[in-house]
Amino acid sequence: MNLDEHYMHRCIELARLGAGSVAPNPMVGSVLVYENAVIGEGYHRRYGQPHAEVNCLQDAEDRHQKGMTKGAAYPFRQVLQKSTLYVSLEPCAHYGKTPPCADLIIRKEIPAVVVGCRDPFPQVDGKGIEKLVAAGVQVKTGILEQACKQLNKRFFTFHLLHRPFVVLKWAQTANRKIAATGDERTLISHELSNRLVHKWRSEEAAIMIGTNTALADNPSLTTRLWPGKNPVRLVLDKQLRLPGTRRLFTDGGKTIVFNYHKQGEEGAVSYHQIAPGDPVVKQILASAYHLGIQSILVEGGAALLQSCLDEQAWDEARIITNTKMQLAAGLDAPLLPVTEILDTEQLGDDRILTCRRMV
Ligand code: AOF
Ligand code: ZN
Repeated sequence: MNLDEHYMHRCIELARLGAGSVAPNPMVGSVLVYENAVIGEGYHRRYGQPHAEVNCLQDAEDRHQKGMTKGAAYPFRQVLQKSTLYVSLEPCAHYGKTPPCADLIIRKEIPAVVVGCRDPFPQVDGKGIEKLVAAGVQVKTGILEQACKQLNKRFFTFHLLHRPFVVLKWAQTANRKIAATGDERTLISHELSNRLVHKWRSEEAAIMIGTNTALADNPSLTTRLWPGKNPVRLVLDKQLRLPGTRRLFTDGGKTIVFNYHKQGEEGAVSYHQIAPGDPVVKQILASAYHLGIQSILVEGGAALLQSCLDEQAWDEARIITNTKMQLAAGLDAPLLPVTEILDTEQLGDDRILTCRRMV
């Protein structure tokens, strides 16, 4: 790892501290380096609040005033004039909830900026870098670019592909069954894995299930086993077979029902009509994009998961396998195509595989 990569790695670490608090904004981290020493650090902490660069420069100024950093003997402005600002995402060029970071960098006379990756947000999209270059700032881009993009995979997918980032999740037995035959709910994964699933739910903007899962399990799809916000619930109920007594409709939380028959709001439940014949998941993703939903966790059942796989409308799959459990008869797990494995983890008897769609 060279020095640029070393500092960018720190930017990514800092950015992650904003996880769960900044969406739908990206997670962004920044460090200020003077004569090979970090003299300031910052990250985007909360949606609507200052960006990483602003917090980093403020931190540098505070530390400078306390005499804590290298260069403290010189005026702060003079130190800035010899510093390099590292940031995991291109500095913004627009007036959003906060003023443009590119303008701030120029005003502070920072001569060099190192950027992890370009910002795909239409109002920025290269304009931040252009602004800096036009003002004579030396800009280096693409340092740890893949890692910086992966950090904000939801934000990038949403703005570049105009659809939410889709995570598939299912639990299966060692012989690849996801449920026993009959209406009974089958518990396959262990308590710890269930808690992990609630963490996963808290990380996505929405969670989606099909009609059969809503009928068989009557789930509430909340994050009650993990601190964090509840995602919006999406249910595919083409023929409106679900009775109004399901928890999804009675607990006051927001639910969107994708169906062939009607459109409109009924209390916390909103109906979105889709066209029979066209690929179902692609239609749902198009609607979700227009609703500003940046990511979806698809929790089943087998039919909906298989539709996502068949339509190639997914990005990541997380499969929990109870390695000690077998079911003689039951519903088969979806068929996963060849994928790129990102991670495997063992939690008790459960093995958790995370993989990515090959594009
Ligand atoms: C940066 N640094 O730390 C972040 C950036 O509404 P606003 O003003 O918060 O702007 C949100 C947009 O700004 C967001 O969509 C993304 O393009 C960029 N986020 N930019 O320079 C940061 N979080
Ligand atoms: Zn900004």
